Amino acid sequence: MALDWKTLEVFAEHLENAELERRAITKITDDYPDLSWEEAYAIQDCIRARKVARGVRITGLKMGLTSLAKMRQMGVEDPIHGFITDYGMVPDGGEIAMDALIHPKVEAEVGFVLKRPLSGPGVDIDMVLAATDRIVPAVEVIDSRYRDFKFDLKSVIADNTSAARYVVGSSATPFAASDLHRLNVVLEKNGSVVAEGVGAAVLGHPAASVAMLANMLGRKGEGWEVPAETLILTGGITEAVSVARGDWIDVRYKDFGSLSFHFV
Ligand code: OOG
Ligand code: MG
Repeated sequence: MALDWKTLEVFAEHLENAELERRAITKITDDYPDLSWEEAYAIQDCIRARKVARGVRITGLKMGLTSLAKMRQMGVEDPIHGFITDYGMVPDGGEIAMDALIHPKVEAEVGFVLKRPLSGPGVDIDMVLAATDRIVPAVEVIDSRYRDFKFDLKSVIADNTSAARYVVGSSATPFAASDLHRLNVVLEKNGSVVAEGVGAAVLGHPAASVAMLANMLGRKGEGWEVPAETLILTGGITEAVSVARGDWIDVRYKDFGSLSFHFV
């Protein structure tokens, strides 16, 4: 890594302050075009360490840009991973304060909770399904800290993959995890359908996203794994939809459950 810890810390503080003060900033790669993948993840790790040091609990991990719809929407071509927090959790039926966010968008996802940890290399869909404790309907509220949601892959990795809030469905019907590629999802805003999708949009099968995460973390080094008993968001099935104060979001997962929340 060309950047020393102190410089990574400066970038991390800049990005985290943008989140905490809900201010849009310019991309990290505008200031530092030579940013490497390793440095981008190191900035994200540094943001995570800053939060943990303040008493924030890390509640899970997320994959991003795992669907073609999302890759096309953002103009990038590789999945990325980040982390989610206790203060990001919003109950099903709950409200999200617009004041705390910059320009949020919502996307329908599927969440996994494992019963035993997984770490690559060599993790595949079958290994994920065998290690799965449960799956849940989930919606992620992303909120890029970058102006107009414009970024490149390295900048969005440093920005913890735009992670902001998430909602987990409280009343899931049993649904076979192995069938998740057939899961149909409809996202409504104020009673109108604004996005639709099928589980296969996520790398062919949402479990493939968990496998990819385990393999990415395995490459990162010793001690990195997909933990058990934490929520893993597998990435948007639908493209992300912009929201405004007063909007109601309802997401229906066929034969699986639904969830709703609104912005105040
Ligand atoms: C990056 C985060 C993408 C997903 O589910 O694809 C993501 C972004 O689009 O801002 O969370
Ligand atoms: Mg997402």
